[in-house]
Amino acid sequence: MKKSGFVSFVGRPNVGKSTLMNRLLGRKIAITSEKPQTTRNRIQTVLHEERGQIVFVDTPGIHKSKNKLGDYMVSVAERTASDADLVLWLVEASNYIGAGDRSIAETLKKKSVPVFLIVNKIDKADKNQLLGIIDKYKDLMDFAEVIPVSALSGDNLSHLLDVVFDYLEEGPAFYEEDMITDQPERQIVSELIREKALKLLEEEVPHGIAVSIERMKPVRNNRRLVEIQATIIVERESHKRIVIGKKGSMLGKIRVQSKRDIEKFLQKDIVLELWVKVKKDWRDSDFLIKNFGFRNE
Ligand SMILES: Nc1nc2c(ncn2[C@@H]2O[C@H](COP(=O)(O)OP(=O)(O)OP(=O)(O)O)[C@@H](O)[C@H]2O)c(=O)[nH]1
Ligand SMILES: [Mg+2]
Repeated sequence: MKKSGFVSFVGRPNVGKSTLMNRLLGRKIAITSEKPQTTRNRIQTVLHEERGQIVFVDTPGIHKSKNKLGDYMVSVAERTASDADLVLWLVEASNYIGAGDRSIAETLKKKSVPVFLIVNKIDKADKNQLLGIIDKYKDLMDFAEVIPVSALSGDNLSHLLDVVFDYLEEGPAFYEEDMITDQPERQIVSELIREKALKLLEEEVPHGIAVSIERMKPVRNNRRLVEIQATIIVERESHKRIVIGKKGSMLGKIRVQSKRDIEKFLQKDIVLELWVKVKKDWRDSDFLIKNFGFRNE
């Protein structure tokens, strides 16, 4: 009998949850960026192995939210954390334990699910400080395991996976072999565009961005070519000017880099058309948040 189970990633923004999930899966499904609050929704991916099947669940970083979208993100993360068979709580090897960490510990302590403390980014950590930092986290709650890793360099990841499988119980596979994620193709395409906006834009602009795919269709007499029309939604006129850039230079960059990634993901050539639209303060509008696919179930 093979093993199976749900394993969720939780932690503060920017600690590397999505990077780690992609790396363990061996595919890029969740977008990542240097800026905090990149992931906005729960993202499931499925790892199929000889020894069994793991359903990974990536969640938005837990933070002090400043708008309704933020409230939504935090509630998704908190609810998801507790539904799993095993929780990987990611932290960075830094000394600073904040309110975010305390609230994560409070949420997890209420559940009976085993929690691993995953200390990520050890490639850039001071090895002498590592044990002290781990002790501080251990003061917050009891961990089933403590495992230092680097999602970026891959350090200690096969060990992590071995220990995860040790904890999972025997059980049936939840999904067919060809199921890799619950994210629709369109959603991943829109996220890949948002990722480029996050990477290329500064300050508060990228956080107020949403991307909607208006059209995504194979070209009639060329099945290898897909036409995509997408709209980048921003919160202000001034942000629209920044996203477009001088003579369209910024939008051009976003388009070229998005096209490259989308083609790699779809394994097809694409024609990508990008538009920019203002929807004032959409992150505080229940209606618009729902409209952009965030549903509080
Ligand atoms: N040096 C180093 N950087 C890492 C490592 N893992 C992730 N990063 C970087 O950390 C940044 C944040 O990574 P993400 O995977 O987007 O972090 P996240 O926890 O999903 O963030 P949110 O979705 O905002 O909650 C990116 O720039 C990653 O390249 C690591 O092991 N070492
Ligand atoms: Mg993320």
